[in-house]
Amino acid sequence: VKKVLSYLERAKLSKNPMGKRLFEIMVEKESNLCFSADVGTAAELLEIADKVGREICLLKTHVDIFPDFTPDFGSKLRAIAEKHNFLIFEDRKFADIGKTVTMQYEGGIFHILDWADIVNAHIISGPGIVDGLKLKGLPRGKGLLLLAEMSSAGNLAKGDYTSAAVKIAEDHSDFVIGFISVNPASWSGAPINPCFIQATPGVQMEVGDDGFGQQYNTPYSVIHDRGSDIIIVGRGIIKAENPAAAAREYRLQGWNAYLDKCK
Ligand code: BMP
Repeated sequence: VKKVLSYLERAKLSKNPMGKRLFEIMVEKESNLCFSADVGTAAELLEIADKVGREICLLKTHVDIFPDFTPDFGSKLRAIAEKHNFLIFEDRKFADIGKTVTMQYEGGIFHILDWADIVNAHIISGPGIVDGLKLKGLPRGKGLLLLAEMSSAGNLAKGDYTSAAVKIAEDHSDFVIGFISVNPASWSGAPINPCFIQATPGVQMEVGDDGFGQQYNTPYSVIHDRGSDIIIVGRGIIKAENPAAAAREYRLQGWNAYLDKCK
């Protein structure tokens, strides 16, 4: 039987300070829950972040959905993240050539580099995208997740594409902290280096879909059966009557699935 390394053991293997920090926060807070804060306004995001903050290791944003974005958004969210000890992940899904993403990461209206601890990227454009993001992110102590799989029906990130993401991550393990994935336990080839963290969207308490191609699995199946480390939950928390209570329940289910796996 293959031994499952604990998050703490894996923190020591991480070659990137942000990846190491994420594993450590997970242990400190007994949380492998990432909250996907896809609410309608920046004001609502800051409010709900403070409510669920104690339950989460990571908060995921889509900053480009907010009609009320202002330049102080980043510092306000950072203050809440420090209060509750969670990291901030902007789900920007960079996809362009290396040179272009350096500008998109740092510039524009959002200045993502100034406030996001972690960003993610598709590998459709090849490894140059990682070189570009790393140029800006590494000196600032940031980390990158690569999209190795997606949760939506009919997506094309599978097989050789997923293997290519793993190869690129291995070649850049000083900056790449892990993957967005759905079922890393099913990946073929050599075992994935345990320094990489697996984060999985498409999680709700019941298996199902959202009518737009999103496919949901339960916290237990994602962590215990599919070999992931972090559950990413959006509407399962946002649409709940009491988001803080729902976040707590997701945290407990995710954490118990992890403890079960380590037995
Ligand atoms: P929800 O739990 O409400 O379905 O939200 C899922 C979140 O994860 C969304 O913010 C979506 O953009 C993101 N996501 C996803 O659903 N599937 C992927 O493959 C990658 C994602 O980033």
